[in-house]
Amino acid sequence: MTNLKKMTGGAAMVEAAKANGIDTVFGLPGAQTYPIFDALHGTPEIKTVITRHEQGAAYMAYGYAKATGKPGAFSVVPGPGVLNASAALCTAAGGNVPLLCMTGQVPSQFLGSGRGHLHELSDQAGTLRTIIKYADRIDNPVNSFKQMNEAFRVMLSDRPGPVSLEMCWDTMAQDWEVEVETGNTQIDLPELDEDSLAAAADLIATSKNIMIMSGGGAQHASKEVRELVSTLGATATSLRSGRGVVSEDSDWGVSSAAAMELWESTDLLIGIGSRLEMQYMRWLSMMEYHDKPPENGPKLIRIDVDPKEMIRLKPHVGVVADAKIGVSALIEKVIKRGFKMGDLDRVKSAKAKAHNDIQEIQPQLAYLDVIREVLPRDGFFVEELCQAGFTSYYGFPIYEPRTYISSGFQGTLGYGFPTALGAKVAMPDRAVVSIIGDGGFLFAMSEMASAVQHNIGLVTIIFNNSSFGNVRRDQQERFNSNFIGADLVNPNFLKISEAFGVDGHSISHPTELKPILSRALENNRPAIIEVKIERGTEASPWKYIHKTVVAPDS
Ligand SMILES: Cc1ncc(C[n+]2csc(CCOP(=O)(O)OP(=O)(O)O)c2C)c(N)n1
Repeated sequence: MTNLKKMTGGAAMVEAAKANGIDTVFGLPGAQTYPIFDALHGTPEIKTVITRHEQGAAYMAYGYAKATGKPGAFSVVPGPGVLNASAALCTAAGGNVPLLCMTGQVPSQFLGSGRGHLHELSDQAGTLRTIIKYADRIDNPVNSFKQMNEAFRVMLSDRPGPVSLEMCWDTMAQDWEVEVETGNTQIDLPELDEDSLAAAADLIATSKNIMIMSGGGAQHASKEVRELVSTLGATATSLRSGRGVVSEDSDWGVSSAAAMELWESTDLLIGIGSRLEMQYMRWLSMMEYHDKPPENGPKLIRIDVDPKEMIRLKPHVGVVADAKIGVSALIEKVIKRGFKMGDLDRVKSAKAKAHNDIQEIQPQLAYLDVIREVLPRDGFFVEELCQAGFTSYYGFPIYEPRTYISSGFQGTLGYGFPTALGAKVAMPDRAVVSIIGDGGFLFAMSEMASAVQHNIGLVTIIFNNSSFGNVRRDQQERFNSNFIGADLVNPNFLKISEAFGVDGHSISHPTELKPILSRALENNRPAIIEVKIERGTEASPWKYIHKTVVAPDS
């Protein structure tokens, strides 16, 4: 028997999202979406966090999803609201992050008319489909649960990603007899292919120095990857999205800088849920497309849920599988087949050398060392496109899954502060530190108001070098110091903190950071720590990310 319940279209969207486990919605209301917010008002099980700009809502949902591994949700008005959120959507799409966007539309009679109704886009869902995994409109709210469940199935199946559901203004406001259902339970994953697993085990059996590269697609498989690593004695590394899958203070876990040391003597690379950008774009060439199995380097095994990945970068052996399932099965196979244990001394000396070498990246490393000392092992660290952020790729050890949050390959300047706010909303009892440049911070600075309004105890460290420092150094090195659009005149960050009601601090030496950061984390209130740095004085972090000194800007 169907369970019918009378409610508005907006309430149907909220109820169906709740049935799918959504417990927090970030958003900014407007005329078309009033019924969604009215429903949220009457739904205490869902926490509603209001932001000052749609980018803030979408980034916070992104941070929520990155920190928890669960879908993040946000609601914004259509048209400009959705487009304001689009940088977060493309960042989430790039990083396979499950996000739900709930939005509105023009009144149904106006659909496709081009009349110019409030917030009209000629084809909003079509526009979104070029960016995200799935976008649809609920025309008959009676079916809201069915359509929401389908959106969640698509969002979480295979390679996860963002989805959007919209509803017309009039439809969302009217009452309907809605068919209430339980949330989606179906997640589609590829079937394991025994032959490819056997071929992978064969390759492993004949290899000695194995490197395992984890990407974002391995975050939920940390237990299995750690087991594979310690079974084989394989070096385990990652660049950004896969950090923490294997702890960098475990025997075989190494930073990407130490992995670079080990690369030449590696005879087999196993990529798990990773595009392998580090090895084949950054370490070889950012400009060259590698679509054949690599000829001169190590042999390549890829374990990836997306069969298209096996075409984009062809491995010697491709295992199309979810990381958890694929790695578990591989462990069984290699134990039966036999393997050569890796050499721990080789890994230890690469770690020591890399640690020693990177000390030259100052002052960033000195600040990062203090943050690592103060931040608990399970605390979250949200990087940014700034000198300290790039240095953190290899100069800030990560120990636990999901605790290093990045914007992945999109390199989305300005995402960091609002993303970190979302992570803190999701994990209020764990420490969250956002590091960001002065340039990046001003992208979403208005969300300081949201931090205060919702008492989000995030600590943000702004590295103020009075410039888009990375651009500035590129212009210095590659364009004969023809500086344009690089130097910045900044507001006074202490006064801004005070004006917003945020605890503000300003320091200019790493030794000043420890007591201030410790206290700020203890207070669990919104806090800003400005780090003053003289323009143009930071060491370039790039040579430990690329194998060359000069590098693209992200
Ligand atoms: C959305 C977006 N716009 C522009 C860029 C290009 N970009 C990369 S780093 C950077 C400068 C960052 O300046 P800041 O945040 O102050 O950090 P700094 O490099 O000075 O440490 C710019 C403009 C980008 N990556 N993303």
